[in-house]
Amino acid sequence: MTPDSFSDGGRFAQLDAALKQTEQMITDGADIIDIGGESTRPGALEVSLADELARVIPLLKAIKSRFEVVVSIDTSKAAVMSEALANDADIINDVRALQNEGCLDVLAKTDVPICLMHMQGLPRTMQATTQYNHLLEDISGFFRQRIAACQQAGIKQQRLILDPGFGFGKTLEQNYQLLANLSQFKTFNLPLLSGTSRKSMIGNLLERSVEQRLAGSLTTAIIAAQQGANIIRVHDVKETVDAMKVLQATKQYQ
Ligand code: 9MG
Repeated sequence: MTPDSFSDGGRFAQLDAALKQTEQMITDGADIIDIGGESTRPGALEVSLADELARVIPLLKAIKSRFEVVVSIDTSKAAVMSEALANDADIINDVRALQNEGCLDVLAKTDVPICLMHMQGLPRTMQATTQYNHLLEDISGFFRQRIAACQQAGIKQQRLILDPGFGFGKTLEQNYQLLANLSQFKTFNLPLLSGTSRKSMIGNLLERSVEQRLAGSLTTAIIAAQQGANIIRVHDVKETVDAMKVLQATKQYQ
């Protein structure tokens, strides 16, 4: 629900467009709809609490009143998490892995699943902070630290989903190194989420604009699933569901 996601004007038009897109995604086979009010693209600025609430909560209510679908809320603000949970949000997806003030406390009072994503830096500056000692070990260390923080706050480990954060403070090479080794994070025994869809790691490699990244996005989705990803975050739902069905049909004989 950020202005760059639905560029056709006012809030009602945005809500209507988002509901139509939700319906289409459900028809195409999406199990989870992830909605957010703050862009996490490289260079994006943070939005105020009031703006984020006004973007997310009406859409959450509208989806919940119309569809039987799991809704994930993409936010890093404790107050948005709290309001979303009061309106039946099913999952919290935090690209800052509950590091902002109050988030751990809000979520300790509930039992919804939580996606902890790794990001080096912040969206505004993250592509300038791509230095790691050892990419995979540093991300694993981050996961260990965030899992421990959750447990200390009273959040059970089995509620957590881990996401290495493709494109969040990683170079092109680092993103592909991560994709090739995603299965290493299975040692945490937690579900893995992978989000590569239409990202620069595809656009920059193939020199394709955002609208021309379908083949690249599908390929990364298939690789991620083969590496053990349990949730694939995508824009092109129908095509990705088809690809996953083909993969599944093959996997039963492996
Ligand atoms: C909100 N958002 C954008 N990209 C994402 C990704 O790769 N993972 C998660 N968890 N959220 C994302």
